[in-house]
Amino acid sequence: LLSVLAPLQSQDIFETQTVEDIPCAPLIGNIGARHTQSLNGTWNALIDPSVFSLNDRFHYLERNYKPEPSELVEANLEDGLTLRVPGDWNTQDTRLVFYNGKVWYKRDFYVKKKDNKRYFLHFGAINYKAQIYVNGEHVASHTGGYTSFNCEVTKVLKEGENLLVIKVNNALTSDDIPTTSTDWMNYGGITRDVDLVEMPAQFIRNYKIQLAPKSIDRIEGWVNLEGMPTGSVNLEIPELNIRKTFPVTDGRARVSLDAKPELWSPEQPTLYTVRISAGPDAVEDQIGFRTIAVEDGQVVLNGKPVFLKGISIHEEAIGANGRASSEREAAELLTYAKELNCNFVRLAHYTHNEYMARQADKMGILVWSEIPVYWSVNFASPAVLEMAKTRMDEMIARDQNRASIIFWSLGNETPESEARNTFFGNLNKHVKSLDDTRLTTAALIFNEEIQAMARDYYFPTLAGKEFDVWDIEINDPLAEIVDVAAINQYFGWYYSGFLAAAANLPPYQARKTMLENIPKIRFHVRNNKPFVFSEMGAGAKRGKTADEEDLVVYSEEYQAKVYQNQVEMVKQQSGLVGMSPWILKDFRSSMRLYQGVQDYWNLKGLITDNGERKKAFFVLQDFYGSWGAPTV
Ligand code: GCB
Repeated sequence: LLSVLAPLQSQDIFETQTVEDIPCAPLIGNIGARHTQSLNGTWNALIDPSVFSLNDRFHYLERNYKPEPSELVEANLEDGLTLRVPGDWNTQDTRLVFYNGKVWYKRDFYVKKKDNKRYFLHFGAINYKAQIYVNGEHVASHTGGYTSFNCEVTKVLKEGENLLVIKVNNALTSDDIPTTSTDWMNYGGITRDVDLVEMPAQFIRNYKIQLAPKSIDRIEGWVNLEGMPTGSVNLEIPELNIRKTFPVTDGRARVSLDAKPELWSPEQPTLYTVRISAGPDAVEDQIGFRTIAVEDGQVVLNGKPVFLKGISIHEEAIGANGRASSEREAAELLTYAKELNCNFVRLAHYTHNEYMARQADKMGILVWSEIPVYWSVNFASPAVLEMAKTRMDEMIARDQNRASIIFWSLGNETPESEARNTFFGNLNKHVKSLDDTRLTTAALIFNEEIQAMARDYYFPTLAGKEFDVWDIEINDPLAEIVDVAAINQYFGWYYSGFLAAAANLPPYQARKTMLENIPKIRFHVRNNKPFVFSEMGAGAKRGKTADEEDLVVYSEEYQAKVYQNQVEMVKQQSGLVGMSPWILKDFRSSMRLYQGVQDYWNLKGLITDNGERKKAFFVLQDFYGSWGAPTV
């Protein structure tokens, strides 16, 4: 085969080198309020699993290419597979269920080009790596599967029909974020909206308009302009009778004004229409104003302590449709959170689509938003740190005006090391330099502390000793770096399993002892740092029932029992400012291999993929409905 491919390569049909990356343009904020033409729909596609890449300059980059009958053709992008955009490819073709590799996408679109306008292609997200070609020209590259990006196409765009081809590759390496191992499906493809954006020759690129930190009567921020180095920016908030002009220097205006807005909160999610105009451009947003801070070991919203009654959510649509990408799907997921009496959601483990935070703004739900620094990334690599910073830049550039977002999360369950601590120190500093109106957090694991707990309490308990409390000290330096520590804990699921195995205990006895003692567990985080339980839970297959006493794992009764005991612990736990159990909905994971039970699904959901509630759903709902910890 190689002897065949070698001459082909020299004939420019295949190539083994990667094409050079072309940077994207800085993000245009608030894409939903701009002049856009949707390119969503049915696209042509071609699965390209070979290690040899089809040459990027080959004929399929041309429109309506018709080969001569005598011409040897080895690839085309039409007359075969089609894929829905937005959408993951995994749920659209059985050949792609577990696929990690390249897929080409292609579509035509029609443009009525106007003079004095600039044109951009905007992508809500493409997982993982994308090379964008317009009318045969390579216009941009992007890496990272969960954030928005855009590229300018003014010069390559033609009046009339245009051709857009995108090479997408969702193969990950140990130098990526995330790496190859994740407990979720590595859904590939153009997973969010695609739009052609028409902008005036000079325009408002992006802006941030928020309350100044800890101030309820001062609005601050900035407006970035494109093609307008000097001049002025107008800001209007009609409901507050505000109409002010700010001078522009070096393409940027600083905003600062006195105001007394009604504060945004879960109880009263007030949003104001904010209108920004400059030169020929104007943009309107719906913005809420609130403050968030840590004071005396508590999370304080608008000056009052709040207990975060949350749930974790993956970006998966209810109803077996893979990735969620629409406003309706965002609303459906968050409606379940509301039904649980939540005031908080953890959007795990990567940045969710823009509709989620916008919907949370409207519904009054506080949000934890994160980037996929998950498990062991290559912390020692400067390039990986740069990649993490870029992910943060993109997430913050898109969502910095959402009142609902209170946490930027730096990472999840990262094993401790010098390199990792330095990495997070740098990343935290970077986030703080971009945004001082929100808190930082990171979800921790604590293996050594579990071993200590087993030695000091669990095994002695099994041997007949009795304790009033089981104390666990969290020593991870990452807890000191961030504003609010977050703890993932699985007493009711994994720990009794591996401790039992380590001590050669029968599973029933090991599990029963752990489960019964959950209410006695007390966490202590150094320096009175507030913390949340960012994960806790157990798996259950909906419909699998058992006698509660039998501790049958994967039964709904067992999952409910874990939640009951966890809730008892939560009630006694000082320093705890909230929780987001794992997880709202069962989700696909190629790591879950228990056939007949899991079948590639993580079953820790409180609801099934189709939205049916399991018993534990009602345990959490009752707790949140009645828990009297300080709320706003
Ligand atoms: C965790 C991970 C999460 C997994 C979960 C589980 O600690 O953070 O991504 O899905 O546990 O179910 O094991």
